[in-house]
Amino acid sequence: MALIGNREYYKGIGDINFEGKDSSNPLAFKFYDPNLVVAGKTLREHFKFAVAYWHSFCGQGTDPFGLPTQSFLWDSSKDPLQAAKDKADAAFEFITKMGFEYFCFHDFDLIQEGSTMLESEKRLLYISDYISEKQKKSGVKVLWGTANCFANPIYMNGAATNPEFNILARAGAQVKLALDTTIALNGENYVFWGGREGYMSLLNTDMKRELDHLGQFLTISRDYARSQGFKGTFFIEPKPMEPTKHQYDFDTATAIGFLKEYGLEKDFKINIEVNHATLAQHTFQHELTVAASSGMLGSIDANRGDYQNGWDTDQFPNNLYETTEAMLVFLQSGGLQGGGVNFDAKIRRNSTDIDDIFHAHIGGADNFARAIINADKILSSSKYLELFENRYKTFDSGKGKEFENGKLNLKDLYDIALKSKDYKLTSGKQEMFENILNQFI
Ligand code: XUL
Ligand code: CO
Repeated sequence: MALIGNREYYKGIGDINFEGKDSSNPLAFKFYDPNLVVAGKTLREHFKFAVAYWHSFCGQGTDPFGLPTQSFLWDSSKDPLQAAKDKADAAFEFITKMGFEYFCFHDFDLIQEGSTMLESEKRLLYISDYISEKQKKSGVKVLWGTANCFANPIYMNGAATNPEFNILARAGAQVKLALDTTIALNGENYVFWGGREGYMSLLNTDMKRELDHLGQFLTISRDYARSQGFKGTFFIEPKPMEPTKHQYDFDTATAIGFLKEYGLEKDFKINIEVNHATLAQHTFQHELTVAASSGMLGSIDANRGDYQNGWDTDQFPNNLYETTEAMLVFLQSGGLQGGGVNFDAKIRRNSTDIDDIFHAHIGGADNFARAIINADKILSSSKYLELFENRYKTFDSGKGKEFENGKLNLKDLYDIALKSKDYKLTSGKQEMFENILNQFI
């Protein structure tokens, strides 16, 4: 580990290495061997693990009932420029000690927002110069950048879907600066999570007009980024609720329908977050499947929810059964298009030791590694695929194939049905499929 800043923030913690499943060292990977080749690629290439700047270096354990529990040494300076540099030093120390290559950020995670847009712009330029230098020395890259158009009270009625034009314009200015920063840091992608894009009550909301505004806003954001040479992919990150009662990007199917309606489907793909999927009453694997079916599986925000409560707990992912099912979709669809696996997750409020954030990321990476190894074995050395495909074999030839090829009309189906006598009840064999999964976990 090259210490890139001036001081060590995570004192006493060295590089996190792969030591194998029998290691008793809690600060080592047991399953995530970045160089292990699975299904033709190394785990490092499959996942492109990223650290979320906001949770790991800004979030301090607050909740709606309590003040911060985690105090960070890098927050001690009163000067916002110095504080931002200290935070960047801590971030790069953490990312490189983890052996990860990527991070994701919101504009004002990197540096405190200024009191005017011009001041914010100056600050962002200042910190992106500093971070850029650190990137050159360390090889750490940006998976995606985004703008925080939801925390400032100015956005209480929405950002791109605000009923007042001047607020929409302000959000536009912020997205422009966030795009400039992402481009300056060679960001590979750009995310739109519509934190305040939704409604609280339809009584005061013109939904059609707001959606048209959002479509137009995304179109001109894309055009601006392309005019500045940005070649990466834009991602929409669906979420059904929280903070608004109803978010416009409710789930993957809704977001894809929206992108197609506004002609954005070529430049945009989907960033799927596990806990957002479950809040929409879907499974993570459902959302991945919907995106992959449209060729729009772009990136993943890895975390998990809580089975008993209904909000976005953003816990680190450790559900091996869920992640293995997800990796079946991931491998069969050829992986992520441009994106990676960003740990959009936070340690618990009462996890207050400096090493807790390491345990959290080690666990998340190990969980994904085990899951992809399992999924690969299921696909390559069990009868899973054969059984799966067998369910559809009546469409592989004969009249079934003709139907798939658009050669049959409804009257043809009627004629075929008249001639059919025996309809046998074919088992879906769900329990057997579940047992195959368990056998490999
Ligand atoms: C909120 C969420 C965001 C986005 C980026 O639930 O997931 O952190 O990932 O704005
Ligand atoms: Co997210």
